[in-house]
Amino acid sequence: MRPALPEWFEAASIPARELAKELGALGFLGMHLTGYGCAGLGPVAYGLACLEIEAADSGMRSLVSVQGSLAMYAIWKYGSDEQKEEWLPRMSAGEAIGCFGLTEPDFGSNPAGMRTNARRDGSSDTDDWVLNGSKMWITNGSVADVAVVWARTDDGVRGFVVPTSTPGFSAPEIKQKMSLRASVTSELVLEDVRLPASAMLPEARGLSGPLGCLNEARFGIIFGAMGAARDCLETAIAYAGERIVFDKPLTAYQLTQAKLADMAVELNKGVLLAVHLGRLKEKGTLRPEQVSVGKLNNVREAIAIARECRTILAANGISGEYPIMRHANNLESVLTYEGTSEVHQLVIGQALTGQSAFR
Ligand code: TGC
Ligand code: FAD
Repeated sequence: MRPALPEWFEAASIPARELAKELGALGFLGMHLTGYGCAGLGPVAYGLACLEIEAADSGMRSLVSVQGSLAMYAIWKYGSDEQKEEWLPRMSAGEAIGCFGLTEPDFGSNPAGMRTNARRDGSSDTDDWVLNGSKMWITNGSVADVAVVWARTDDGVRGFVVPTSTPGFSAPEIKQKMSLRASVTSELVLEDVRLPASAMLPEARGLSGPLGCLNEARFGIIFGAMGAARDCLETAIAYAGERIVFDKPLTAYQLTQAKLADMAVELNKGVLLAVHLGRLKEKGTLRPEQVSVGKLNNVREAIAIARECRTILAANGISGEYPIMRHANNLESVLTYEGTSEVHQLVIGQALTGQSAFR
């Protein structure tokens, strides 16, 4: 990916299908899931894969996270046997791409307010569902074969597996994105989308369904953000070793070494935090607020590292010839998606005080 990324980023266009097939062949899609052709590796292995992929670009890790931790995970965790058999083998191979529609134009941090709705066309459990509404900022949307869509029903929030070829479904791509340009981001429009009764995810009831998927994707980001930061730091160290200022390499100055040392400390703390959380996840004891600690800290520190590395490269720091500005720029999206930094502060605050300050 790495050599092609500057061009993909500038063009805001990626060969998503080819990438998905290649990532699938390497075992990265649904890597931490078992069965259905998935690699069945543990959380730390999956996290480290996210770290290496995000060292190339956050958009690449997004492709992997949304496929494996959101769309595939939702079907794997909450789906019927038929839904799993139909989608997971093709998705793990990268032959089918998935997306995950939770956010709406007016409801991002507060998905409980969602307006997208699903109603039964009749009164029996075997009657069709009809979906209406729209989702916004959906990664992989325009290239997806299947969308996991969360909608309000008379029975609370439920998830639906929507083949994107279903009449009434469309996914216009969002243009003029100034961040995460090497990633497809789309609106999902649902206009009287008719689905069979079997399209509903039977095991997901209420908001805990989608929020359970978010824990998985947020976990990958905890590692991934450190990959972007590491790539910035490695680039800055290499550059500073060769850049002569006032007759000496930049690395020979104490001010530069202080910057590099502080960044290395934060980078290594972040990786250790990620691995520690990964070990908790392996044991099955990782709590959502601990995921929030990891996501909040590691994305915030990754942005700080990217910005500091940019100062070391100075003018070259803003050039697309080096990856630093691209990472810094991508990380602005990473700070926002999968729960903004403020949402994670409030999750942690609630765990500390027992009081919810969301509303
Ligand atoms: P609240 O009343 O707290 O909870 C509702 C129900 O959900 C349960 N729950 C969780 N379950 C699993 N994991 C979690 N992390 C959970 N947090 C809460 C809770 O126990 C309750 O269950 P039940 O059975 O009692 O009904 O919900 P709230 O409405 O107050 O909202 C809480 C809040 C604000 C934390 C939540 O809504 C939130 O996380 N908001 C942020 C939304 C968000 O992160 N969206 C991300 C969309 S996907 C995306 O961005 C993909 S980016 C692409 C990429 O990953 O690369
Ligand atoms: P808002 O919720 O409108 O928040 C605006 C500001 O208010 C933020 O600073 C927020 O932190 C703050 N705020 C919110 N609530 C509170 C509060 N209670 N107290 C104090 N401050 C508060 N979503 C999906 O469902 N699927 C995807 O695949 C997906 N991919 C994405 C890809 C990209 C590139 C981006 C940028 C977003 C993506 N999202 C996706 C959406 C993302 O999850 C939302 O943008 C995010 O949850 C924030 O929602 P919002 O943008 O509507 O901000």
